[in-house]
Amino acid sequence: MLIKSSEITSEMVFNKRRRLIAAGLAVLALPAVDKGYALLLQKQEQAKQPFPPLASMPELIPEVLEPTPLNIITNYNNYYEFGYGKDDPSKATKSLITSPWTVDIGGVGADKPGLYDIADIKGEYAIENHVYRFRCVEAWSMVIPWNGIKLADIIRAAQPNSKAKFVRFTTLNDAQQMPNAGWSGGAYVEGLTIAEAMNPLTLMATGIYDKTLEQQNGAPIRLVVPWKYGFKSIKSIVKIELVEHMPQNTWWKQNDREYGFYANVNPRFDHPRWTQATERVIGQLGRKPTLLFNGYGDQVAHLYPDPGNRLYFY
Ligand SMILES: Nc1nc2c(c(=O)[nH]1)N[C@H]1C(S)=C(S)[C@@H](COP(=O)(O)O)O[C@H]1N2
Ligand SMILES: [Mo]
Repeated sequence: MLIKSSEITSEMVFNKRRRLIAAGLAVLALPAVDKGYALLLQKQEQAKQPFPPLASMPELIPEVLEPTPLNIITNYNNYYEFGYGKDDPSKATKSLITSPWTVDIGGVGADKPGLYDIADIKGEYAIENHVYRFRCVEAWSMVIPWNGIKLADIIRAAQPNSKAKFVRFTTLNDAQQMPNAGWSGGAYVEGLTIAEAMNPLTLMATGIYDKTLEQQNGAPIRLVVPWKYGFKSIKSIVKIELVEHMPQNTWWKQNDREYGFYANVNPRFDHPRWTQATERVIGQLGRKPTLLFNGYGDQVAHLYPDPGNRLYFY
């Protein structure tokens, strides 16, 4: 490790032994492509236990969201390809060239794949404004006024067929431009179910506060899934694939005991090493209660018919 242990953020601490045992015992006999999926199904069975009872759940009061100041949004970041410190990305990302930039949209589930220039993507679709809560799995939060395109619009243009069950996203992986490229053993990868991807809350962000996205926030285009922990919101995307099988995302691959595929925000399901019941609001004093689905349950709870299943919440 090149970094001091005091500098390693919590998501960086792995439980390797547990991972090796699980991977070794359970799925040796399975073909490589389906390994992750089989592991997940196995865990799904293990996960079907009720949540511990809570004395009281925080009440959902209609809340006027107060956006976090831009200088905080652009200076407190997680973008490990540029270093593990919260202030590394704002210092290091200017080496990332974001124009020209192409996004490769394809996969077995796309009848109309294509290589698209970012300028054409931005010109083709309506840019919408959405002020969303943003909740990192490390239990801090912000409120971010995004500008972006509905992912659903981009997917529809690729003409999804019956094989499009999941969407797999990949970040640029370029050692020339990213000082810590490949930190996870390859490119950063994320995934959604096709229903999650088509939900109108799911954005491909191109700006914040009506300004072009800065590199540290994932320029020129990044995913935003506001009801899930922040690691799902993958930055600087170069590839979008419509696929048949559940893709294994980077944090699930890093540490499957602590991070999985769904990663929906749930204050009643703690991280193995800290509580998820409250969050530290960056730029403010104190903590506030964390909301189920980060406050977006009305729009997304129907996607998860078995709300007692822990599988959905890490
Ligand atoms: N490619 C890539 N995307 C990433 C990350 C990363 O390290 N690399 N970090 C994730 C995590 S853990 C969080 S909390 C958010 C942070 O987004 P922000 O820095 O714009 O607030 O980006 C996510 N997307
Ligand atoms: Mo995060």
